[in-house]
Amino acid sequence: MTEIAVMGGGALGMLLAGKLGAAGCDVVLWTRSEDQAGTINREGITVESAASELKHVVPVRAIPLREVKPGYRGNVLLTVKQTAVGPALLEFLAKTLAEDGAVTLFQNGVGHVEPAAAALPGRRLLAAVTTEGALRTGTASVRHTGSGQTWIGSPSGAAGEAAGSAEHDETLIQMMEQAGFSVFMSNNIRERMLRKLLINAVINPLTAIWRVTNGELTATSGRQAVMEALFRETAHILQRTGLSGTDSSELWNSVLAVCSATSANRSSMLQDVLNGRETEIDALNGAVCRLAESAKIEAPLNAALTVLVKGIRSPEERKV
Ligand code: KPL
Repeated sequence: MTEIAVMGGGALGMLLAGKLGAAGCDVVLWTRSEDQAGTINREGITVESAASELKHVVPVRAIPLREVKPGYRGNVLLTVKQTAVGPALLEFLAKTLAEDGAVTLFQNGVGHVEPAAAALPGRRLLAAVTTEGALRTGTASVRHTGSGQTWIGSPSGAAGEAAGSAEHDETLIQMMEQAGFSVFMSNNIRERMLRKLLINAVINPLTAIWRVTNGELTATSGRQAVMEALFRETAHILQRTGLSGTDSSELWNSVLAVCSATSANRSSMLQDVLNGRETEIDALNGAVCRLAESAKIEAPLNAALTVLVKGIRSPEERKV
């Protein structure tokens, strides 16, 4: 059985590793911090279920990144933030992944696939779009705040030219299904990524600035009006730069559906802001601005929100 390595000990990383481990899959978690790896090796990952308040402690093997050996032949599920997918991380993956290894990118936004493909020639490269809701509740604990769906596909559209592609793809899908995730293979993952970008570019910055849950965004007509204006601007830009869905009301309904399905969730950007962490604003609304520029379209709301979210200071700074 092919091993899976989840890289990134944040909410999504712990959710995937915990649930895959609970289902008996061969999974290892690669963490940036040695402390986190130590805690998980001693205590396992606690996966809390939002609905039933059940807690499941799962023994999971964790390895700090600096102890990961080169020549890895499994599938790496990369769950770190998009902002972390820079040259250093790609160099690490290039050194670590064997020629027949695979990597699946779980990042939000667009713009990270191309540098990853360039840095990892010959390896099976997949992109994943997920609507699973997860909240990190401690160093070794995560709450599954909402069950979603996950689409996985080759961003180049190629069925699988790299060594062992079909085996990697099938194993991943099987293991994720075994772990209870609802997962589908997509032959148009780029479209899925753009749709998710639209959802994130509307929900994330507004929830972060107003400090409200996803459901509270639609609770007042004032907020919903701002949300709708941001949606219109963003949908127009994405439709002009690759999103094939031209039915704007269907797209708007998909944004509303996510707000309602994840109504009690704090968006990942709100979680980042509340914890004083760097946000993904550049990978979301910043990316929308870059796409707009390439198509010579104005993006005033996306530009303003990018600046506003960047201006939010961490809780520590605010005390000064
Ligand atoms: O993906 C999300 C995020 O928070 O980043 C949504 C879909 C908005 C759910 O919270």
